[in-house]
Amino acid sequence: MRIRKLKLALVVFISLVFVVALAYLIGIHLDGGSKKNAPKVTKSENTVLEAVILNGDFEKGDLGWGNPGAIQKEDSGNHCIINNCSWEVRQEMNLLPHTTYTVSAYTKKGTARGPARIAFNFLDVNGAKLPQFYDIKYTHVGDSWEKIPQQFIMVPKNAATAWIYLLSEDPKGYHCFDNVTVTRTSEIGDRKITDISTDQNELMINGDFEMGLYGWIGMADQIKYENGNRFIRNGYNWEVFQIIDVNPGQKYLITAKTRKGTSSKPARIKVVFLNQDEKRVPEFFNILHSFDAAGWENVTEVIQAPSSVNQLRVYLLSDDPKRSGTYCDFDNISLKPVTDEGLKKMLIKNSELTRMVHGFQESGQYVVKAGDTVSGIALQFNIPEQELISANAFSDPGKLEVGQIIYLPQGSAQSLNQTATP
Ligand SMILES: [Ca+2]
Ligand SMILES: [Ca+2]
Repeated sequence: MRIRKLKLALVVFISLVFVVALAYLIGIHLDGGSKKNAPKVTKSENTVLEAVILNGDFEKGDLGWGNPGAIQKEDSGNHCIINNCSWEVRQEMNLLPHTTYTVSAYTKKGTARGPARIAFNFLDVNGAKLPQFYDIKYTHVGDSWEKIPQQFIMVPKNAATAWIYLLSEDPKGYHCFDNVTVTRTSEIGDRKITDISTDQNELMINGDFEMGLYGWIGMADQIKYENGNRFIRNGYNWEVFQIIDVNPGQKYLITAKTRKGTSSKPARIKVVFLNQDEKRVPEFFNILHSFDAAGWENVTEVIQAPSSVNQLRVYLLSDDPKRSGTYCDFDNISLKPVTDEGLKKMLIKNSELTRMVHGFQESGQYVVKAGDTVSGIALQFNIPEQELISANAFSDPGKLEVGQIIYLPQGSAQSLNQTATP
């Protein structure tokens, strides 16, 4: 009797499984027509610890994002979000200070020109914006959903809140976003997070680019991979840089490797300094390296932080403003504090410090005055507004600050002379 009941139960169970499987297959078959689904997020191996983004797939309306107008429903029934250059599509996240997070997202090319952007801003306990930020840019390959290569962000030590923004650079067009995830990282590539800081003196984070753009502001597709080595490739723009805390008056040794690319002009490592209010000071270093041959070549330079600064930015670029599209490569960037005795031992002469340049107005730059706007400056120098935005790493083009340096793209040098500082 008992056996018969068991047999019956088994038959019912198998039938149920069969029906469910059939329904599933039919479901897949019916779904085959709607090919514009954003791909499902797959939990990536052991790098994921905990998710912090709320409703990153937008299936729960504006929950977490507070921007109902931007939610779109595709023919397939999938929800995603679209945005132009507005900073309104954002979410406040609970991130731990001094902790690394993995960012991943899908994007689909919309009507906007330029790349899709995922930006991060951090605020301290008083709500003041911290200088550190991330601006992950991705240039679409085609017209369907594409996965932005996984990126890593490090939350600053004194960050109390963090915001994520999804946007494009174009005020007139939009790009689409879906399946945005931000998760705590335990490993970056082959490296455990705890293994990263081996040299206590090294201030540059991920100077060998083996962890992609981690620590850097730049474009995801500027990281190149060749014979097991990662490095960065850049042309003439101010998009690749790292922000580093420094001590006023301290000397630092910069070393780097650079390689001639398609540009006939030197490689350029530019160091600018910022004071406590995040304002640039007049002093900066322009390290130019002219290439001897086609292989990797060494750059060594000593810089000194002016008094009154506590932060510097290191920009990597090809010094060829006239020919856009040309590039050179950088790898193994290092920045360490040095003493005069240390320099003597290394046989690096102090005279190299004479490269320090004074004065705000370098060719191709403009200092923001009260009342200036991006479009106004674009008009004044006869530069397309989009080009001006692209040439500058604005954290928010809508908010210019007096004293802020604007980089003017090529062809605008003549008008500069008329606006020299008094
Ligand atoms: Ca979705
Ligand atoms: Ca490398």
